[in-house]
Amino acid sequence: MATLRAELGGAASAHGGAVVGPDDSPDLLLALEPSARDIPGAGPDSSAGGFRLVRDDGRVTVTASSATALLHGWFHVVRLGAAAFDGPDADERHTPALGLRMLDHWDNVDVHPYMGQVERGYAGGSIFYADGRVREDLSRVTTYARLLAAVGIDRVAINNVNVHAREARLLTEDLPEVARIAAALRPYGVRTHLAVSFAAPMTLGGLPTSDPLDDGVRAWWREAADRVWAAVPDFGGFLVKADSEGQPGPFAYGRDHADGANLLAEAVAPHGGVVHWRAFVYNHTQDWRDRATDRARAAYDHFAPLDGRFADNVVVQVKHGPLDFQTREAVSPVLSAMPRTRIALELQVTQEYTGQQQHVCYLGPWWSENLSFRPWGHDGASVADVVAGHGPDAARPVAASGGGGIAAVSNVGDDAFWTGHPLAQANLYAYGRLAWDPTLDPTAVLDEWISLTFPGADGAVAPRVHDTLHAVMDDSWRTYESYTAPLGVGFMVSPLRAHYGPDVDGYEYSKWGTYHFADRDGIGVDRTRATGTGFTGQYPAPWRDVYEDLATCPDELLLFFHHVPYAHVLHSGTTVIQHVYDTHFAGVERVRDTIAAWESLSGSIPADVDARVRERLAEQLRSAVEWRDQLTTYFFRKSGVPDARGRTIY
Ligand code: GCW
Repeated sequence: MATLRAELGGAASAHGGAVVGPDDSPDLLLALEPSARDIPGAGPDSSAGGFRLVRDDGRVTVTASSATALLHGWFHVVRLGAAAFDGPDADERHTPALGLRMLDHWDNVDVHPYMGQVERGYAGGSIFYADGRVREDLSRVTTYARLLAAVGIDRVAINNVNVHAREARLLTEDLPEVARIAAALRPYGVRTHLAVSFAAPMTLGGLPTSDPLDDGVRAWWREAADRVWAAVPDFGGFLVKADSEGQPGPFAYGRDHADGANLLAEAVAPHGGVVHWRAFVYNHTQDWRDRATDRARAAYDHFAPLDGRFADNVVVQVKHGPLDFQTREAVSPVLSAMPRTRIALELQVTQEYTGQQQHVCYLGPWWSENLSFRPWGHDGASVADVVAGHGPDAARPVAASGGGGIAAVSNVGDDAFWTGHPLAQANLYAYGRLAWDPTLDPTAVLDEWISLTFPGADGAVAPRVHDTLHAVMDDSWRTYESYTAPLGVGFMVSPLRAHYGPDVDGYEYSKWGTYHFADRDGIGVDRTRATGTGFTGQYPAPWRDVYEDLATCPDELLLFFHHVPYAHVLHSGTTVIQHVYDTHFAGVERVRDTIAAWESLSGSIPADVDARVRERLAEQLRSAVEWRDQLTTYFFRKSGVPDARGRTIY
């Protein structure tokens, strides 16, 4: 196509778009038709943002009924490039599977003494705040909104769920500043949400209580919500971490999480707002001697009994795993335990436990595994179906309000490359694309990202660059898994270095409930009903039995569900101890291969990107060697079993 004539048509023309006359035939017509109700999920009052694309003899017309939806259609065409026009005639409807697609920023206004400015942030400071206040220049926030719109994300929570004193005031005296952030996000259809503290009626309002059933507290929240929507008319809602890791919550008043969430839901309902209420609730002051308490059980034990009690505008936001964003863990049983509740899946794009944006770790395959997991077995709904509002039977929607969608912790900061590691941008991209369509193949999504990010002079990615980036990234999550905590046991990360690098016993005698129980004979957490904590019983059939039985429990989750001797033979045919040795040695070799592959691209990658990636790869290798040597040495010393292949262990 030599030249592209693109026009805005339909109602958009009334707002300054070019008027397309009857004889004109632009190559691309973007038509805003508020009456186009026949496009599922495309209504202007819906956040869904679907669009229709018609290709007729090489000309493309995108129609949507809201500006945001039209924008999604436009970015779809941009993503396809020439292919959008070259294909056969078509009439397609593109509807996001999930209505709520959100990113949560764990950004503080101030720099926190232990956590820095962005909690678990690995890409510099916040794009929203600097010098203890909202940034004067928010142009980067608008660029960020464009980036999000391009991948289909349309909601952002702009502050940390651990709401400290300074950040709590975003809800009150800083509202004009929040309104500025919202204005910077709005041009790209991204709506603003705030994380709020459950104790705000006391800490900000001077009330004697935050009891959710107290009339004064209810009135305080209603007025707070009224003020927020007066300042930001398209505000999205509140996000709450309550009774979790020291955050205040309803337990202090003998109330439960439905009472707490419904209090806020009532306040935001008149404005069409949503409350995202996190299910990450567990005892973080556990005695390590107490073998009966199992942190993995906690979210289900607290929330499953509350199913049916949450207001329609409450979304219970559930971390994908029952523990905490590990490289590998089981899928949270809460996701299948609350059919009468709007459930959102929470992922972590920021790489707290997956290499902290020092290591290459493309997370698309891991998220895809979680989204496609079928809690009720082959014929039942998937996790993606559940968060789209479906029950055990995928064909039957149960939540009239359409499910809770998806949320994830952002990996973006004020770093020049946005994400610290330039290749970590692929995770942000993949998150958005999987939120739009959870059935996408993560490798195909990566392929899109590679093509869009590394275009050659003619606009197309060079085959060598394309193939090499796939070699570097496709299996990088499994590579990371191979040299870190084995077989789903989790953690083994350094508490002193903020979860970066190995420390096998770092959390073993701590209060955090994340133990591996390694001794001279074996390792793993017995979560069976027969002899362990009973966690397997939180799953419906068939998984409650698949996980319970050593004969059927998948290798990669073995130590998550069972305590076994080192000589236990895996389905793969190797013993647990030999698996630890083999995977750790192989993992380091794979990192060396990754480095060689990347270096082969010398000269084909922009110099600044190349330099940053090389610096990170060197650190990844150093760290992988450290993981390998500490893990193999630890388990050799515990077990006394030598490596069958005689490699160096210290
Ligand atoms: O994984 C843990 C993190 C905390 C975080 C918490 C949570 C915001 O280490 O930094 O706090 O999860 O998800 O609330």
